[in-house]
Amino acid sequence: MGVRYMSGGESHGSRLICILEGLPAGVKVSSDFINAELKRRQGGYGRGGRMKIESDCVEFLSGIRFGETLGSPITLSVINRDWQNWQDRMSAEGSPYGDKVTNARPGHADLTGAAKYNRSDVRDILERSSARETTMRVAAGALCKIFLKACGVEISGEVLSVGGVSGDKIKARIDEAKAAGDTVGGVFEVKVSGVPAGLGSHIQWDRKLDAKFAAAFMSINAVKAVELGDGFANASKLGSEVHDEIFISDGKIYRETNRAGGFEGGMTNGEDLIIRAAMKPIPTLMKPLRTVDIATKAPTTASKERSDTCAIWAAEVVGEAMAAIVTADAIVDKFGGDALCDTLANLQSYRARLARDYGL
Ligand code: EPS
Repeated sequence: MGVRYMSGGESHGSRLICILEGLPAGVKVSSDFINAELKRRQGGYGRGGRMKIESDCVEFLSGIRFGETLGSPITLSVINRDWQNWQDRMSAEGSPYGDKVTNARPGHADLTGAAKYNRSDVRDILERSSARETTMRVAAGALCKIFLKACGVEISGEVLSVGGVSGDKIKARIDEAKAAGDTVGGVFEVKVSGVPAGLGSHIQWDRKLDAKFAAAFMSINAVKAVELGDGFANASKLGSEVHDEIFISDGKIYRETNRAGGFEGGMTNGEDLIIRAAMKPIPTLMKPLRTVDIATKAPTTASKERSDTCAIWAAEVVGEAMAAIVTADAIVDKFGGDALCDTLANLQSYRARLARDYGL
């Protein structure tokens, strides 16, 4: 078993928490790096008023002592500052306080969530389906990034387009959407480099690492499509134009292209992993769409929660975090993860064997 991650917390509850289990003991960690990553997630053009209230900062609750992981479950927490304004409405005990939200937003979890969980107040659903939860993914992902760095693996990313435009036109596109009470989505790309060939496996569907990456990226709020390498463009080309030819020089295998995005047969092939994701426009519109009131069943317009016009830069940072969690999981699964020194020794000897016998 590799690395496991799970989180809890409502968007306007007192705090968010997560448990990250499976990282080896002996990883030197710092809250500075995690907080810098949290800050990156809070930024980006087009964020709403909430990010002016929050100043996300991690607290270590378990699994870390004197700046090193212990190999035990790591519990992280981030306070929701906005809780101060929501204590009555989000109280864990006592009687319901404040108006119920009953007009479900099209494109959000609101309607199906309320029906499925038998809640008469849509707030019971939207509090958890909110992207606020991704704060903990970034905190856990930052720890995984620190571990991966020790393994020689680096993760980066960038926003490729917003609302169909790229470069200098992006800001104007967001301003235009905001002025119209609307929202915009976009496309981002994450790159993982330094990954050894052979993480994941071709032998069974649920061991294929490309599938795990696709699931992890699809799980990011508002992401509706995931592409590995040139996935979509490759579908309209000939095989001879798509597959990355294999060359050798001085006993070292190399390729001149990486259209596969670093995956072949469900395994990493030693090239950089390239994952792209498409984010739909956030469903909370200031110019609300038509819907139905779940209490009265009368036609109405969607609820207007204060929200972001565009959160693509945040989604990109979350993408890096998910890539870090999935890669750390695959590394611990393959090389073991009790003590960092053992993980690294196993990884090093594997890398040496691939280089010696296969030029990889
Ligand atoms: C979100 C709505 C907004 C966003 C929030 C996601 O929050 P609020 O309703 O408090 O204004 O700011 O994102 C975050 C809080 C965050 O940390 O990313 C939603 O409905 O998904």
